Amino acid sequence: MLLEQTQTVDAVTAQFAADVRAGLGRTGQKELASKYLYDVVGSSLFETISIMPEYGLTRADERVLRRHADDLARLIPAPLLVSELGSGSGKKTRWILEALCRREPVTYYPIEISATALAFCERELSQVERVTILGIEREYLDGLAEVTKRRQPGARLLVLFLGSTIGNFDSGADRRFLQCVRQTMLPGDCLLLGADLVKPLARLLAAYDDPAGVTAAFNLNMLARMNRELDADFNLRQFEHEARFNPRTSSVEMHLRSKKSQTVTIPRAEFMVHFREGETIWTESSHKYSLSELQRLAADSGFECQEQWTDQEWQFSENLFVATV
Ligand code: AVI
Repeated sequence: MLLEQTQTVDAVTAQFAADVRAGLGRTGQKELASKYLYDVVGSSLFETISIMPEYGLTRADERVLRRHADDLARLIPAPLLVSELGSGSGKKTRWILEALCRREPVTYYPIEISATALAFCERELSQVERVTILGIEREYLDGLAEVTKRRQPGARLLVLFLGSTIGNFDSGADRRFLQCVRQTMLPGDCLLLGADLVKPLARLLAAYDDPAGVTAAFNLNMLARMNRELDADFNLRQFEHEARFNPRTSSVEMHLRSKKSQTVTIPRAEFMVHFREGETIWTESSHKYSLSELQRLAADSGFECQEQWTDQEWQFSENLFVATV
């Protein structure tokens, strides 16, 4: 069941046009926000990335959740309200909901800006016994504020933020975002945070530049999306995908590199943009954490890091943060 809906299609397109104008009109490094990678085409390409042999992150996330779901249920007392920031396909959440629902019925509030993703998640998770799913079609923090309004006195809130989406925030924005999340919570509430860890360079680069070209297609779809939604005339063959590691920020960056000097018109953004040969648009950063950095992140945003579960095959962590007084 869909509970809340906010922005119209026109408003979303107008915001996209404004962000494209600002990001491509910058002097210096051109950039576009990574959230624009995820239209219907991009989201389905991301689902494919998550099963590519080189991209171990999603499988590791699932493995750790599956292995430790009962431990998590033991650590968090009932009664409980569960919310998830970005439900995705809902696949990973199944293990947690099943473990929690074994002891008592649970209401689950997935928060997503995409109605399609919410519908998908609902289909996937409605088979879990004793779960009630109430989808919220909103930005994360607005959605969370809505969830907390529905909390019964004495109920504890568990917020799930899985899949290392936290790593896609700009440097410093991860901490600021978690501080905002904390402000919607009460002491004793919990946050389960999935975060990818630092690993050897070759492994990282292969994960973000798979030989089958799925990640390249995912990145290039950003240009195709501007063509579809803003009537732009990007020639996708004149750009190429690039993944590089930035050691200063410990992040894999995705860029779109212009193969030649060219000018592109974007009518619905009322904008023309010139690219020098070799110039790039920075489309995403994926930060790779260390376990101690995650403990500091918890402390800096009003939590205590109570538990860290990791995967041995692909360095990945699931972190249980408890809101402090
Ligand atoms: C969604 N997010 C955690 C992915 C990541 O690994 O940073 C997005 C992604 N970009 C390229 N491949 C996957």
